Amino acid sequence: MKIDIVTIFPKMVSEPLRAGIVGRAIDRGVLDVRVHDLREHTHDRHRVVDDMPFGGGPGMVLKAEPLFRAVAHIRAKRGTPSVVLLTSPDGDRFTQETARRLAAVDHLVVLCGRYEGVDERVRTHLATEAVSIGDYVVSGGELPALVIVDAVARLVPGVVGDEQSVAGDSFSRGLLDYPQYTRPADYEGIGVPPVLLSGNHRDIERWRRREALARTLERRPDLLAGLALDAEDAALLKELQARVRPEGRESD
Ligand code: J9Q
Repeated sequence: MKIDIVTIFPKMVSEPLRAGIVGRAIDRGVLDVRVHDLREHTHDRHRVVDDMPFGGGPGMVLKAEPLFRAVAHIRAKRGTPSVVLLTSPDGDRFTQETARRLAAVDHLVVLCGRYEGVDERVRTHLATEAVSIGDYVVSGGELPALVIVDAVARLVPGVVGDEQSVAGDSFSRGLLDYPQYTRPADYEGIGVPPVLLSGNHRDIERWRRREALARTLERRPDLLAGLALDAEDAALLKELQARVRPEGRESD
C-alpha cells in the first residue's frame, strides 16, 4: 500500500513512523510511505504556507496553493491516489470501520490540517473526505495522521506478523478485551483468576468471552447495540444483564 502524508512538520510524522510495527513494515517493503514537507511546494522566498483569513478574525489559515501543488507532485511521482484525506476537527469520525475501508485502497494521501483552519477549497476541491479522530483539540493534523496511518496499516495484510491477533483485536470483535495476566501468578499477594492456570482451554475460552461481554456491558454498552451475537453469547449477555440494576452493577 502507498501512503503519502503532507505536513508542515515532516519530522514530527516521519520519526514516529520509523518505530514499531509500521516502521518494520516500511523496512520490509509491505508499506511504501512518503512524508512531504508542505514548504517544498511553495514558490516564494519565505516559503509561506499560511495567511490571514478573508473577512478578518484571529489565527492563520493554511493556503490552498501549496496543498494543491503537493498533491499534484504526488500524482506525478506516485500516481493518482484513491483517497485524499484531510484531517480536520470537523471531519467525519474516524472509527475501526473507517480504518477497514481505507486499508483496502491502494494509495492513500493524508493532508495534515492546522487547528486554526485550512482554506475551504482544499476540502471542497482536493480532499475526497475529511476525518476527525475525536472531540478534543490538538494543534495540528500530524498526531491525527499518525493515529490514522497506524490503525489503517495494521489492517494491511503482512503488516502485523500474526493475522490471528489482528482478527481478534478488541474493535474487530466488536467487544472490549478480556482481562490479561502474565507471570508471576502471585504478585505481592495479588493473584490471577484460577481458571487461567487450570489448563482447561474450554473453560478459559468461556471465561474470557464472559469477561469481555461483562466489561463491554459495564463500560461501553453502546458497542453492544450494533452487534450480532451468537446464541451462546446472547444467553451469556442476558444472564449478565439480569444481574445489573439500571444504576449499575449488582455489587454497587
Ligand atoms: C487537524 N484538532 O482533531 C481531532 N481529529 C482531528 C483533529 C485535528 C485538529 C487540528 C487540525 C485535525
